[in-house]
Amino acid sequence: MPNPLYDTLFAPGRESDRAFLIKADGATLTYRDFHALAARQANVLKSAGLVAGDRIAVQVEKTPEALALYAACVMSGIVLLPLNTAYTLAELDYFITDSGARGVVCDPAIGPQLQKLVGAGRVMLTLDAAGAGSLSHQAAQQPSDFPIADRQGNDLAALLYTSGTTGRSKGAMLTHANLLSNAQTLADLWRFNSDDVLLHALPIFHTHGLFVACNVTLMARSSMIFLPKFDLAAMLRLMPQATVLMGVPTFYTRLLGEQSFNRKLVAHMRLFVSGSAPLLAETHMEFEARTGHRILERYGMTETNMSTSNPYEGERRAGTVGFPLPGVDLLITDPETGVPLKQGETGMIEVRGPNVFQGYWGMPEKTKAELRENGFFITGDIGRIDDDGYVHIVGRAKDLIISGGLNIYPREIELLLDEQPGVLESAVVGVPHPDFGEAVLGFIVPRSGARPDVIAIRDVAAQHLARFKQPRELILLEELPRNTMGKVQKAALREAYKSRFMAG
Ligand code: MCA
Ligand code: AMP
Repeated sequence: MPNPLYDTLFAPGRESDRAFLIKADGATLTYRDFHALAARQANVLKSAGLVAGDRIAVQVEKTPEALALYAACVMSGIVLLPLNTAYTLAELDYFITDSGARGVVCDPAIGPQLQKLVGAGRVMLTLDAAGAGSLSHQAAQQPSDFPIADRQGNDLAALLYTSGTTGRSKGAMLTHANLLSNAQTLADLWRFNSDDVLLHALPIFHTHGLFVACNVTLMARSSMIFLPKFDLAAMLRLMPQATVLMGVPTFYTRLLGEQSFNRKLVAHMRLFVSGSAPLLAETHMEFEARTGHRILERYGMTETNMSTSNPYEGERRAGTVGFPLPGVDLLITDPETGVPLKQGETGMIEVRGPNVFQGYWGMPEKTKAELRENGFFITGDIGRIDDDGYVHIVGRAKDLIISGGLNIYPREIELLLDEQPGVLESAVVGVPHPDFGEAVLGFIVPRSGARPDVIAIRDVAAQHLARFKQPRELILLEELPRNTMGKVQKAALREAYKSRFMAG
């Protein structure tokens, strides 16, 4: 019985004693151990009554057990819905309700509160930062083999929520075929092999850390040094044992901030990959001067997985995201009419290929608006293709802030600010930040005669929004800058406050 992701990524390692995960303390989990762990978890999910096609919402710290849950879902046909550990209970409530998740796995610390919030009728399991909890407890009593669910390429494997310009997050439906095609293409393009050791410091609740990093590793039967999170000291210590790093630009600027990060330390490294946010050309050049390595920048989205990459061999061009991946069509179109533009012209980036998702969960209208009938997905990113075929991302048509590789849609924050006492209206923008690339700034216009309590508003934001979405600063303004049509000029706000967090 077929199961595309299982057959390609997990089955081949079933009997292998090669190292798959190496923890910071050196403890190793072989491919065989990992397979057995996942099979035990799959038995827990099955015994709890979850069946293929059910969604399971997972908000847990990064551990081998948490990654095994991905494999367990693949084995049992359950659709994985991974969630940022920074999300508040209010945010979790939305994702669980919207997806109709029948199962929830969370940290034991929030289990009782979450149970109250989401009500009875859902399977609740826990998993903590040490890999303990009811999931592991029950898994220890289960057999290490599992009848693999029958799945086709177009069956869903994961539901990943991405925020939306209207303030409502949308669940991107990703199939086995979507994930597998990208894993195969990238492992091949980036020359992954069984001698590779990936230094894994990204979170595993997003495409970058979960699918790009882990699937490519599984595809090539490589190993991963699996850190719970980005930890500069641990990374400097472990870098000599690794061959590949994948990171967001903040990883690279933080590494460059360390004098001990030098050629000697990276002598063993084969490849540095960057993505999720724009890598400044100056970071690219400083990195090369310091280490002798040219970072390989690639471009992707939750909805499309990876779409372009700089070449492994050949010029990795700073400030570009390289070429469309094999099998991926990329067009630059007129943002108003959708008509394809000539090479060199700037417009909307549209992408089509086996990597592109199936649509937004329960949102046919939104799907129709962004995914054309001919299969092209309208990314909302503005770009151009230069004479040599390199894709440049020059801006975003969508009102989006990317902070430390995490996406923040201003509308979600503005809706909350607008509801607060004394607030007439608000605007949220991203301004340059030395560590996170962009930081969130909020502007509030008081109602006539009112004096909004900024501290109270910050508290409300803290209750409702994950920390990374909360404005770093809230600024009171008499009015927002507007154009003659009455539209708020966010560009003017960004320009006026562009030095807020930058030194000098
Ligand atoms: C943490 N904080 C942040 C962020 N991360 N604030 C804004 N933006 C962030 N990204 C908050 C913390 O809560 C803390 O709040 C304060 O900032 C300082 O935390 P710090 O210790 O510096 O943070 P950290 O734990 O070191 O994390 C920074 C990080 C991390 C390493 C950049 O955010 C990270 O791993 N980002 C990668 C995200 C990612 O995987 N993106 C891929 C998604 P307080 O003020 O209370 O102290 S995009 C994707 O998957 C697409 C498909 C793609 O193309 O890849
Ligand atoms: P997400 O919705 O979290 O998957 O984030 C996808 C968005 O991140 C894209 O639409 C781009 O705006 C941005 N992005 C990803 N990779 C890059 C990159 N290499 N350069 C610039 N922006 C990027």
